[in-house]
Amino acid sequence: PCSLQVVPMVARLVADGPRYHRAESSEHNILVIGVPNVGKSSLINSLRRLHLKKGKATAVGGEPGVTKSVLSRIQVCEKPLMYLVDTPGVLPPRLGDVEMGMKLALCGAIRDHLVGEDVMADYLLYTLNKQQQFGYVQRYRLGQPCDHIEPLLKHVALSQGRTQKVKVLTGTGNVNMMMLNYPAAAYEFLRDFRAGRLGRVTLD
Ligand SMILES: Nc1nc2c(ncn2[C@@H]2O[C@H](COP(=O)(O)OP(=O)(O)OP(=O)(O)O)[C@@H](O)[C@H]2O)c(=O)[nH]1
Ligand SMILES: [Mg+2]
Repeated sequence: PCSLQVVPMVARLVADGPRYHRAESSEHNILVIGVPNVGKSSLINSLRRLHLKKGKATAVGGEPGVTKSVLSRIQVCEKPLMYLVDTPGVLPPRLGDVEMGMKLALCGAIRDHLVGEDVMADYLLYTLNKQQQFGYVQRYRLGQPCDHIEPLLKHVALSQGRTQKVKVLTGTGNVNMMMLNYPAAAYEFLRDFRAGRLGRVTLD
């Protein structure tokens, strides 16, 4: 539901459910839980802005682990009196399968370096090709779709300036060489995907 409907819907769910020992208390205290980086903190801020016209109360960011502990409750509504508690994103200790893990990683639910940007880039290219999403061909000036990550990253590095000069020591004197920064290119590829610059892609 859009954020306008969230508070009334939650209020109704709470009213319809058993209240047990909280029967006499009219305020709503609700824990917001979910996988990392899905927008839990953003939702709390936007509900607060919508209903109370108040500013940001919890930090938001485009990487997992922005919220680091269960925070104190944040008021988001006056009528009904509603408080939300922000929590750090959590994942099950064991993911069902590698592919699910890759999808979560591409969505930014797992820190990139824990999975490896190179492996993620490879899986992303596989997914884009499988779905015939060829936005990357044009963006990186490839000419045609490609099935291998290495030549793709080469084009990314060249077209996005992910290169570095290195001094190579040879027997007859030092020469400067241009090296392609493959890790930076892989990261750039992931960033472009996440920003929607490779097209609108649904992983599942
Ligand atoms: N496109 C889009 N991006 C959103 C939306 N909501 C949040 N974001 C972005 O998603 C990223 C993560 O948002 P957060 O609110 O920090 O996510 P979180 O679930 O609190 O993350 P953790 O605290 O790390 O578990 C930020 O870059 C937000 O700007 C949305 O509705 N649409
Ligand atoms: Mg958060």
